[in-house]
Amino acid sequence: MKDCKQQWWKEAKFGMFIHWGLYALLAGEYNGKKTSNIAEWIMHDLSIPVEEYEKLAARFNPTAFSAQRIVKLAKDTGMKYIVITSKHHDGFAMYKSQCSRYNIVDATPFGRDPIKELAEECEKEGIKLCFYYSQAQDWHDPNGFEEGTDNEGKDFRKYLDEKCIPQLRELLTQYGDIGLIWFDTPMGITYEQSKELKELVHSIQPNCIVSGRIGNDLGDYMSTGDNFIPLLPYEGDWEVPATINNTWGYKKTDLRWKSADKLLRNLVKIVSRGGNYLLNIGPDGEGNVPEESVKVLGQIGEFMRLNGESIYGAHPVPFYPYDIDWGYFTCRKGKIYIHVFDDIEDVYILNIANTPKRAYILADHTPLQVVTRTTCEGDSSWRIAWPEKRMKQIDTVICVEMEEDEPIFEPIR
Ligand code: H79
Repeated sequence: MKDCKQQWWKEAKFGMFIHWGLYALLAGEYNGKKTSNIAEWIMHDLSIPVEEYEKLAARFNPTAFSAQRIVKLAKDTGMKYIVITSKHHDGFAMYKSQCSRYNIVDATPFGRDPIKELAEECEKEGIKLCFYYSQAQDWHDPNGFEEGTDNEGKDFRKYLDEKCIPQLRELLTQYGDIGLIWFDTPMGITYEQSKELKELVHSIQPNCIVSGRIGNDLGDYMSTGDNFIPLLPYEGDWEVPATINNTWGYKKTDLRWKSADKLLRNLVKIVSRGGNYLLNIGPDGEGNVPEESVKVLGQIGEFMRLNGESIYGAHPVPFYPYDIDWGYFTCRKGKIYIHVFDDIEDVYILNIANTPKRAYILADHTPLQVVTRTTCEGDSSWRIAWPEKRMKQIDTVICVEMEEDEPIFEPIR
């Protein structure tokens, strides 16, 4: 499918998820009690009553928030789209909503609309702005669903008509072109309701795509489970939503930060299997992005600046090379990119039958020799030796330009 509306998304490969809401103020702790789960679930997990949780709004004044800094961070990391929580399960709108005063402009001393600020900045910087919207769960609205509770007797239709649909309309009319709506946890939403939401989105912005979690298999692409990377390439379009530590919303005690090495492996692994990587940051209650996130994203950005060609618009190779454990492959017409993560002596690939024209290290264009040979067992092979001096990189990408359009892997005999 070449010309479809999500071509930009297929080529983008890498996006920034932002989980930000009132829960950031609590940072995983309420009245001396710590949540052991993901921070944005604290209202549910610690059973904070609606009237208590609501009071957080009066204290929410994240003056350190800077759309400019966040968009720059995404851009410098090589991310092409941003998905921000416009309303998470707690029901609080992080933008100026006319249909519920429970929103950041009307209910907080902050009084600014961060979504508007982001929209302006994204437009300026060429980043696609997208919205997360919790369509089924809303723990603030008496008729919204809540996981793990008895939702019997709720008038979900009323919630859809009075909050969900009007808010989606606002989001799709107040902030310019929106790349996609990231729906989540469909729960008991019916096929007709999912379809209705999808049609609503497309009726206002025909080019806006909807995530797999709209429910009932109606997404324009598939979202994998949180942090789940499929072992093999999947057919069709898919995306892995992922955390840098182990929470989405800001949590003071979660210090289990993944390394740049790990995150980059995940990105390359995902792209080598045909997916997108949507990597999350959770700004704190003042609007600051945790230092540790900024640091690892900076390292990924360095890689992307020199090696972006091997990621954006790149495809999996037609035959998934199961036997290679030191790295991954991506490709595009006439080029194969060999991503070498481990410290191996030289690069040896069996059962590859292409005719190399030239090869080089993508980051600095150091030329490399590819020795093609038929082994004594009769298999085709490539051997590429490293140059004497080599730039230190987490992932050294070798680009091999070939006679053929696609890499040809011969079946193992
Ligand atoms: O927005 C992020 C999460 O808040 C949301 N999806 C990502 C993108 C999400 N919703 N649900 N889940 C993730 C998984 C839910 C797990 C649960 Fe639980 C198990 C809900 C109740 C039991 C984890 C543990 C949350 C509360 C306790």
